[in-house]
Amino acid sequence: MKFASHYKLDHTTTPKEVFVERRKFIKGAMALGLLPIQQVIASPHTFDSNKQCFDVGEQLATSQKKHVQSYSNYYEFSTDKQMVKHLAREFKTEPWQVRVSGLVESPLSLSLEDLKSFTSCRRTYRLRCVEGWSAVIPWHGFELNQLLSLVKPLPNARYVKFKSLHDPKQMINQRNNLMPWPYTEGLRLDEAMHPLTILATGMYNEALAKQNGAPIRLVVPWKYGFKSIKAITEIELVDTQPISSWSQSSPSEYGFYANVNPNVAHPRWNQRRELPLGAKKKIKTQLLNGYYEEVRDLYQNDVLDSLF
Ligand SMILES: Nc1nc2c(c(=O)[nH]1)N[C@H]1C(S)=C(S)[C@@H](COP(=O)(O)O)O[C@H]1N2
Ligand SMILES: [Mo]
Repeated sequence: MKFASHYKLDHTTTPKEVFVERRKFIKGAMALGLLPIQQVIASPHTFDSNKQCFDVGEQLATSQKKHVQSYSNYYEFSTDKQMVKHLAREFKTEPWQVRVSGLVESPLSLSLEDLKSFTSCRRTYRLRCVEGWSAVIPWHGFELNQLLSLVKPLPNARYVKFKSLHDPKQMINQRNNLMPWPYTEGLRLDEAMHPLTILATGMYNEALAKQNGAPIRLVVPWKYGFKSIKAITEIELVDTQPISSWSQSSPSEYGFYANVNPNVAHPRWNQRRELPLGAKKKIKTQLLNGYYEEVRDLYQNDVLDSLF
């Protein structure tokens, strides 16, 4: 079975084990709405959140860990999905700093230790790659809105821009001009504040594997997987729509919104179905990747019907 690929020359085969998809997502747990902006205080070390952080999606049958950890899109290391885990083996994830800056009242630089002070969540989410494969992954981490509330966005902040590490010494494929480095992504501020949007520090009850974006990566489950940027070092609040690496290198193929939509084809393939990692048969792709009820209100119809 061949997948379409972002990278036109890349063709790889899928693992063969059977995967069972049971759609048993408890909507009740998601009847949250936007959480109130909590009181913001100066130091993350004294961050004390009383808000509840729900475990969501546990009824979904998860993909096997071995599949999720051995089939990776991580172009900083390789366009060969099965090579990434080998090439990332020596990647240094400590020490690590995440800078949060731009249109905020209190810019911050957070260490991995600082990141532990946020209220943690477990979230089992579908991940749908724009290439036509998918997985169901049990993540843990924290809601991005906690971090954003802490730095206090200014009234003119409308978007959030994310950057991955730029280190061609370690990330050997950054020596190629395959796409603009560092890998850059963006969200509208309200998308970033949505309780489904998390920063993940682990999966399958373990720290994130390097190939999956250690030490910290974004997960936005209703958007195509390329929005869920790995190895984040910079988060910047801005007033104009950020240009992501993918839309810069291939503007006709990868939109800013990139909401999962089975009715909107990619220029080189349709998006109606997807092959879960490890499965033999494709399944139907769902509008907004199955998170329609939770996030539909974020969008006007024109945005919902387009990738851009
Ligand atoms: N920095 C960075 N983040 C990235 C990518 C990448 O190449 N570099 N690939 C994206 C794509 S295309 C997908 S589908 C997901 C895959 O996440 P996974 O390997 O953990 O399943 O990561 C996304 N995040
Ligand atoms: Mo992807």
